[in-house]
Amino acid sequence: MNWNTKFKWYKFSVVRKIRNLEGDELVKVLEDTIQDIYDKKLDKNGFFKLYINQLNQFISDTKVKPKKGSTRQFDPFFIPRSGDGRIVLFGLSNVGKSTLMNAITNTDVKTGSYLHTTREALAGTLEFQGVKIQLIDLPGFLDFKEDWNISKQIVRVARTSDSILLVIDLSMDIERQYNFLMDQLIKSKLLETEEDSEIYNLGIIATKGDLPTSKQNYSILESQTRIPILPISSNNPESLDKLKKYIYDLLDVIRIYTKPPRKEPAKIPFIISNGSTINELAEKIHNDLVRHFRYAKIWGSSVEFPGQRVGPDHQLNDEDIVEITTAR
Ligand SMILES: Nc1nc2c(ncn2[C@@H]2O[C@H](COP(=O)(O)OP(=O)(O)OP(=O)(O)O)[C@@H](O)[C@H]2O)c(=O)[nH]1
Ligand SMILES: [Mg+2]
Repeated sequence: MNWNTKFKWYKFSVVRKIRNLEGDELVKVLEDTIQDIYDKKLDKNGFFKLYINQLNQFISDTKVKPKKGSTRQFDPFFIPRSGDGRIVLFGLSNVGKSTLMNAITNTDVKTGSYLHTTREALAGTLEFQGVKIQLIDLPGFLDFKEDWNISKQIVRVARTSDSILLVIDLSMDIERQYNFLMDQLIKSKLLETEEDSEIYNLGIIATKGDLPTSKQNYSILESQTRIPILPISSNNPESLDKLKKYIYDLLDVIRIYTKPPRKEPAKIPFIISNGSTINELAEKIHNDLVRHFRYAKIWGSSVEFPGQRVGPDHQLNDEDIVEITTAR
């Protein structure tokens, strides 16, 4: 592997590691990453020099300095994680983020035809196919301004999410919206280039499909991006059903049912990333399972016949049933 490719993959692996972290946890992983680069002598050809600087900058941005005299401040953008995955709505103000959030989650967020209706981060849960998805509604970027205080917060929340949903208004200038949002992601180091969107699970929802210019604008958007786009209209219930499925697919998870020997499988599945192995499932259940692992038996589409024995590196498929046998 040449240095360029090595560097790219190293950065991808870091993105995957940090994308759900905040605060002290994030700082710790970033510091460990810098140490790892030095330990492996990756910086010796100069490829990693700039990256180390970026990581250091990221660390100082993340460390929140409490103001003199005050203890911990209330943070209107902090939302505890819940459910099986987190997706954030990322778009300009007034594009219909809160409207779509209300339509598909259990929340009732204020919407309005003026700018900046939403002023803090708000969470709602969307349940689909047995998976609980935490959807986060944020204020929109105002008038394509990026130096505005909240932009920083929006990006901070986006960084803690498993997937980012770009919300683009089909009744407004499409090219400008798309380029602005991609620019924000690249500038904030959430993405390196547009091609990274596959690594970061980016999706696009195009809103206000009912308005007159939407068809033409949709074609413009299609020509701008390789990310799959879902057009919706808040007053069309069918498009909202498609939206739920789109969000579920974007999260890219699989449902695994575990079972003890000679017993029925559990009713509630474990939700893990698509592509996970038995070992990654075992880590999620209990460390003892990893330590004393002997073999697993699988029923489902990842094996040739029901009850087939597999090792820890076996890759699971959606709805597999798994029985793990340990050495004791
Ligand atoms: N015609 C039409 N109007 C919509 C649609 N979705 C949202 N709107 C309207 O667009 C306006 C803005 O909607 P919001 O959901 O408040 O927008 P937002 O993106 O949350 O805005 P901020 O909170 O300011 O960032 C409201 O007047 C909505 O009724 C849609 O599909 N079609
Ligand atoms: Mg809103």
